Amino acid sequence: MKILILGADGYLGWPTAMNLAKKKNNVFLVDNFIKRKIEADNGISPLYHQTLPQEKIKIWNKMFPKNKIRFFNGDLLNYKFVYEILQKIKPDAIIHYAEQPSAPYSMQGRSEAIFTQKNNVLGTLNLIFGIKKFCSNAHILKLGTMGAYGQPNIDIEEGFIKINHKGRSDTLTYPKTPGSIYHLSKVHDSENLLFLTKLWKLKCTDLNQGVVYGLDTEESLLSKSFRTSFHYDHIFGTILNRFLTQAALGIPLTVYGSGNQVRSFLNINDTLQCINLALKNPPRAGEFKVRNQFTEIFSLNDLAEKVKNACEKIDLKVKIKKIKNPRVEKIKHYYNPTNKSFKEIGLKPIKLNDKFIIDSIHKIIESKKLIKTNTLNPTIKWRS
Ligand code: USQ
Repeated sequence: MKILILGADGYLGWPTAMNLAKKKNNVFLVDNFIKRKIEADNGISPLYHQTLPQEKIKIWNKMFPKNKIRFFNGDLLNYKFVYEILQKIKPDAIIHYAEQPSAPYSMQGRSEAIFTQKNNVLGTLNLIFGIKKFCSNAHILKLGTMGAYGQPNIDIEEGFIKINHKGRSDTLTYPKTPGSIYHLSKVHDSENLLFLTKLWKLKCTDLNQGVVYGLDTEESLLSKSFRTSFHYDHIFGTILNRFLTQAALGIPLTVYGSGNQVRSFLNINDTLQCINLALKNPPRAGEFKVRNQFTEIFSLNDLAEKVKNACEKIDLKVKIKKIKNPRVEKIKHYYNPTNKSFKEIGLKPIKLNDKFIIDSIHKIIESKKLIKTNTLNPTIKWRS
């Protein structure tokens, strides 16, 4: 397949590119380096130095001359660039990661909130118009988020729910209760995609992904230049990646608030598995298919305990510290989302286990000197 990956310089984009290129797809990448700019502006950086995509590709293309990757530097907010790329490549599938992915960043202030929604919502709109014009048969795989649903007091379905109301019934979009300006941006772009997919008979899969964790994929281990953009800071670092880093440093794991919040999780290698499965099972023209992309569910307290217990096996003493929640979240809630659509098409989950936790911590310890400890403390507050 000819596959276009948007947002290819990020934590998931580059690993996806390598994985799909290795499987003999014709892979084209796009990025505008906005995440690198946000990192520089906020004094944060991923654990490992990130080689530029142009350089990574030179190395990759030498290693795998039959599975070459190409890169284009550009911004989805520039519709002429989007149109040019789509017209030139005419991809069979488009994997869309090119969104500002941090909830804390989006809650920092007015300009960060506006940027997040402008980038995520309008960039996606340019993309949809371009797809309609130049490659209306392409399968769009847009990364959504489990956080779009929030934590309702009923089971979470996949995108839609049958509602009986005053004697009548209909299948409607599942109600959304997102908890940040970032999560709201994902709701808005999903609504735009749903509307235009049906109207113009496009093919779209919305992947509502949980919290991703992990350092490596099979291909990221092939060269130091291919290492993932693993973040541990308070802006881009997701909870388990932060806990692993805190454990490696021997400092307490920061649980925000009561720790009774429950979230869905998956290993970065399962992101790749899900992308492959979704690619192989495209929707029909006019169908907006929603798949909940996660493998396991943990409360934050359970997650912290899991890390602490694994550390005991290697005589690493780790403390758990409940700190005042910088976010506004439900303290105690029901949480029962389904991921049956991925199970039906063959998802084999990688479960979080002690070996993974211990191996990850050992790896982080090797690069301990690179960690900017001053970027761990959460300073962005939802109600500041
Ligand atoms: N949390 C802690 N301690 C920390 C960091 C976070 O207790 O040190 C808590 C947060 O309060 C929250 C939960 O852990 O309750 C998850 O936070 P997170 O920062 O790991 O993830 P989140 O902000 O929800 O966003 C991340 C990704 C986002 C993706 C989302 C999936 O950054 O791109 O969409 O996970 S989901 O959470 O399902 O919405």
